[in-house]
Amino acid sequence: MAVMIAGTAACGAPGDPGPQKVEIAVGDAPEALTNMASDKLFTLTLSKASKTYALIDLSIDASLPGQTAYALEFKLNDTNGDGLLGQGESLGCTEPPKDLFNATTVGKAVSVNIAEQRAGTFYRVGSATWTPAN
Ligand SMILES: [Ca+2]
Ligand SMILES: [Ca+2]
Repeated sequence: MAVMIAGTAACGAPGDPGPQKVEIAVGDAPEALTNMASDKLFTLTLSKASKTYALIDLSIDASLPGQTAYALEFKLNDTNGDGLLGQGESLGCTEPPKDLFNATTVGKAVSVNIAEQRAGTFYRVGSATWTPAN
């Protein structure tokens, strides 16, 4: 006989430092990728989150399949002016001062991760795929 389980069990005890997940969406920047450094890459929107994030506690990285992930530079589009990344706000992400992505990256699926620092350690809390169109 099948047993129906009603409700959803809570994951983790109160105070559990385990991953708190967010949902992110990535939108390709209209600017074309070049063989120079510091290209504009994409806009990362925090589409679902249960809290706000201080920029100093965030890390965004991107990697092509099988390749090293590199930390990106990012700038907050702070629509409510509180200095924090909240749900519905976004980060403009750019290449670091090193050419990582260029014309050869166009059309490829790049993994994007967002990580949050807790007690000195960064934990991945969300991920998405960026496929540059130009
Ligand atoms: Ca904000
Ligand atoms: Ca580049």
